[in-house]
Amino acid sequence: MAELEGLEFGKSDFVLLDEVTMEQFMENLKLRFEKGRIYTYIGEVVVSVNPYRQMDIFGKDTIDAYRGRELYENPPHLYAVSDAAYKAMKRRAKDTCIVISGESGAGKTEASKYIMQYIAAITNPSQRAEVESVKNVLLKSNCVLEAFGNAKTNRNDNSSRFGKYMDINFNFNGDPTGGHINNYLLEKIKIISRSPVTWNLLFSQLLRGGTDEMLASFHLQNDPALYLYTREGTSNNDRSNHKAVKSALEVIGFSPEEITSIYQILASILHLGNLQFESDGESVQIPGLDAVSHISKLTATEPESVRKSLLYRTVATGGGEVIEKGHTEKDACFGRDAFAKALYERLFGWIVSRINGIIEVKDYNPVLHGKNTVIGVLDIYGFEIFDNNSFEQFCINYCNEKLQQLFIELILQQEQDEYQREGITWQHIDYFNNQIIVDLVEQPHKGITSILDEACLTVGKVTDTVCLDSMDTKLAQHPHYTSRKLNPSDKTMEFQKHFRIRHYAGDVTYSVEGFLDKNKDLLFQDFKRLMYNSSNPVLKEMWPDGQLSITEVTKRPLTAATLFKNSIVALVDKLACKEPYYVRCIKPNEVKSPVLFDDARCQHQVAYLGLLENVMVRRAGFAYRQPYARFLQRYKMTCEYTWPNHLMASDRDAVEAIITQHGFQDDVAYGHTKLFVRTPRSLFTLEQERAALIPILVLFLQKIWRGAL
Ligand code: AD9
Ligand code: MG
Repeated sequence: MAELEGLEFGKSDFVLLDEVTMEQFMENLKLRFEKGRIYTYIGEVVVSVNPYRQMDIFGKDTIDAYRGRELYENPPHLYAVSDAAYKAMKRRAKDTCIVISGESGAGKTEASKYIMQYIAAITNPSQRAEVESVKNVLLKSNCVLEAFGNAKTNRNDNSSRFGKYMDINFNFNGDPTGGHINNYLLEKIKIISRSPVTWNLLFSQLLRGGTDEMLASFHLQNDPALYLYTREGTSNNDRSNHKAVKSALEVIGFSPEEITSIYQILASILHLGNLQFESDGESVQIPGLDAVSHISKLTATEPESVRKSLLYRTVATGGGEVIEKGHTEKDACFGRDAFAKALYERLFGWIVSRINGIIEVKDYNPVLHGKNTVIGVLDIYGFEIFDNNSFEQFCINYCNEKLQQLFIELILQQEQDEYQREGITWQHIDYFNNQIIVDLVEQPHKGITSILDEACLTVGKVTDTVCLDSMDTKLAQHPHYTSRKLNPSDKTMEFQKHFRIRHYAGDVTYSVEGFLDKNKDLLFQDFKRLMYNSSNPVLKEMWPDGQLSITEVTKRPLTAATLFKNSIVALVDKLACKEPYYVRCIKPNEVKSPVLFDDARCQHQVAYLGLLENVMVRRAGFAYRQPYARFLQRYKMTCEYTWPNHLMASDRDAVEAIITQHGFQDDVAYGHTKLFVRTPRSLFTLEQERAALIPILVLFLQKIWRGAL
């Protein structure tokens, strides 16, 4: 491999380590971080360490240096894998995906943005207006989605609270023609509870950045201290960020009415946050009706309908009778909070689907335009451990288990399976397979999700603690599950409350409190109907299920955990059928320092990400493989025995002739159907030779055509 950086920067590919040990791996990683080399390869996998400072390696010059080049021609960079994914897509018409993983704050979202910018920069050289517009929308959508879906946590100031998978579609020219965004579990709970996540700054941006006229029409004042949801989370950039989001919405193509509706919904959520109830022991009331009147105006609904849906609930009795039941104060608070969260969630979902409507590929005719290929970019919330971990962390960490499982399957398992299938001599490399933890969560009947669902669907008073008991009974023997009851000596857990999962990335203690409510994700039908009856068409569109009457509503809706599980399973299926490229992000320290390399924390991440095993498989293995016929087709011109045709017994023999003529015998192995090449250098040499020969051949052929020869 070309050493392009000088030895003082360490090894640019971990495969080149003298010995594959944790010590050497860490030494190299640390040296490179300290020398400002944040990227290092393991073959085609990029290991990235968050620099926590602006680096001068993302400019136009760098983009130009990587454009169209092979991985090993330049120092490691995100741009090189982006280019590799792009080339595979363009040259071989392969759907590819770039999967970015790592824990919270490791740099995934930043990486995904650089990847998108790179792809945007290298495509559409002829500057066709319609392609430029698609690229613009794709880039701007990031700004909007981040504004709505990110929040400050104590692990990351700009933490993604939703997962984003973006497919970019390309035409036969390799130019983007559209895209599609899938979003996963917006952590809506965080608008109403501050810790450990401070909700995003969108609300304070509205208060600080909205015009006086806008705020007056929303009955809001420009003081975040006045509102429950903005009391703690503000930023100095609120004003400029508000402008940026508004202008991004305009560029994407949201109409002025839609943009106003978006802000009206945010304003109603702020009013809902401040809405209080009082009870005289008999009935519950809303003191003063200002908030109700503001919400009704902002949502284009009747004030009396707003008041009723906050105070009453329509229920169907066993006999089919429909009655209105007054809320207790507790139920009313629960309903209000659930409504605020649901408004936010539906708004986010609607924005995503609206963007999708704008960027979806229209009028693509595969017969006329060739195969429509795709590059997918996955940026999802990273594995996280807080002091208090709840249902959201459980879902997020399960998702990370699934992605780790996919990595294991694609990078560690399939690779080794192929060597075996092809009859290549191979010393098996062991790795920790986290399938056992995936099963702990998702297995039918016995898995935690099933136990939760069962508890949610049981009629009667099933509490979180009863559910924990049931988990303890069913999972007592599971090596990755424990709880205080199963392990009484562990005083770090509370008897009634906690269970612990030994995740691939570390132990996480979850508090079961609130699990059932969050899993049921109950929103009274009255609120849905209220919104469906809004005379604002945007709101109405967000609540189609509001048209159902209480007797039509399904009694057993899918739970939040099951919906999430299904969406992640679908995501993994989507990724598995594409050619994957990996970016493995590492967080160098817990204090966001650009100079501190916390050895223990980094080593822990290297270990659980399976990077050492990745190096071993890669090193003992082969960087490239090609079926004999394909290899021969491409390189036969570089060997006198194979050009223009060979007379040997098989393609394999002909390939061997090429390899021998170039002296690469020690760098290859011959499988049953494919040639395996250990280092990229051999292929690089062949490529160069081929490139030099092509003009000569073209001249030669032209002469033949002209009859000169
Ligand atoms: V989470 O799972 O969404 O909580 P991420 O996405 O892994 O997390 P993010 O990309 O948001 O982390 O990075 C965290 C912070 O690190 C950023 O806000 C930047 O301040 C910093 N960072 C990350 N990557 C870079 C980079 N390439 N250059 C400069 C960076 N700063
Ligand atoms: Mg992120």
